[in-house]
Amino acid sequence: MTTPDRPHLRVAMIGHAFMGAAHSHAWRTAPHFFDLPLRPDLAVLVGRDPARVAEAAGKLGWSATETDWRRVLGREDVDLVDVCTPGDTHAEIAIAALEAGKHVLCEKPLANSVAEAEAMAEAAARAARNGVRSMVGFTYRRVPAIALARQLVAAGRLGDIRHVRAQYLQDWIADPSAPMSWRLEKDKAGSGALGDIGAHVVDLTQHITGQRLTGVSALLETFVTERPLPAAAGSLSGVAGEGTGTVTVDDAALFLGRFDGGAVASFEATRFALGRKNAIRIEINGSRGSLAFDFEDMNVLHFFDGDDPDETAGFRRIVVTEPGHPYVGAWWPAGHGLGYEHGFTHQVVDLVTAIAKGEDPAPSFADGLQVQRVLDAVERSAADDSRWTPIEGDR
Ligand code: SOE
Repeated sequence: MTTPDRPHLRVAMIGHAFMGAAHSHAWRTAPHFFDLPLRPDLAVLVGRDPARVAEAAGKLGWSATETDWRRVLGREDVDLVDVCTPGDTHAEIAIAALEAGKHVLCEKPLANSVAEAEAMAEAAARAARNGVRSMVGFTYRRVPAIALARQLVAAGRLGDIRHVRAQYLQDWIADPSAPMSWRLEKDKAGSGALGDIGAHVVDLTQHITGQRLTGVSALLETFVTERPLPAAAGSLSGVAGEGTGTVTVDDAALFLGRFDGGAVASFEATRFALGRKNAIRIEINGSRGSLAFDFEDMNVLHFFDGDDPDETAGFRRIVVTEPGHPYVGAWWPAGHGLGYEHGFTHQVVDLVTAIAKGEDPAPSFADGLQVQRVLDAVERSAADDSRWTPIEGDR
């Protein structure tokens, strides 16, 4: 359903690579499946190279282009800025956009350092006092099976949470000849597997359990330290050319943690798990039941109900495609399944709804800051022989 009579929300998006494509799809699709209170306009796409941004705008459905994000902030006909650039630019763009009175959606991890994330959270709090909203893009929260997991925990179906076991496994750089990219440069990405994918499981486990990590003990490892530079000019990393470049981030991050509700946890984030493409695996064990999820089978949630009689108890495979499941009623008949892109569409739905209602959406920049503090504690622990390291800052 499109809603032409509704007020418009005019979006400018900065960046048009992988995340830009996923966000564009979501902005385009959300009003056609959900009854949104505001109608998103894909108004301006921003990229540094005029030819590349024009091509991307045509492909992704944007009405106009711009090559300098600062010019967009001065425009009256832009209501929201969607930040899909590498992490080193998040703080500058997001803070300037909030100060210009634009709502902001910012990709994860929120920033490359705790100091940047603190400045962003402060800017978000100031802007919120003037009705300007902000959200960080931990999109997997909006996978229906994850949203159902949170509902089950919140309803007490797991009882007291004892164990959290979380992995985010990919293999796209397991081959040492895979080229350099901005994701492998500390200056651009902040950290490696830790911030890129570990941040997701930190957010997800805290979101599902409703608890916060209080401390960690960690190991970081870089298996391949030199990689060929990408041949193609115009690489986002700015390192295109002959020869090799140095990897300055972790390839794998492992850590133990404690949650403030008493649960103990183990985390693993790696891009070297050959054969695992995007395996976000979360298992939670409570005093009354257990949950297990794997993104590679993302429409399914496994639930063990400890109240069942022993004779018939067992993990129940819930196909999370019923109309009564979170977000699913807007889509297809039961059993027809959703994909990676739907999490982004649900993110747009929740953000637009919060803006229209005058509410602060979640996850907030303050939530993004708290995840950043966990990432920082992991790095400090790993640099200090895995010393137990408390997470700093307020709840
Ligand atoms: C690359 O590792 C990446 O695209 C992450 O940056 C995303 O956050 C994740 O959703 C998929 O993998």
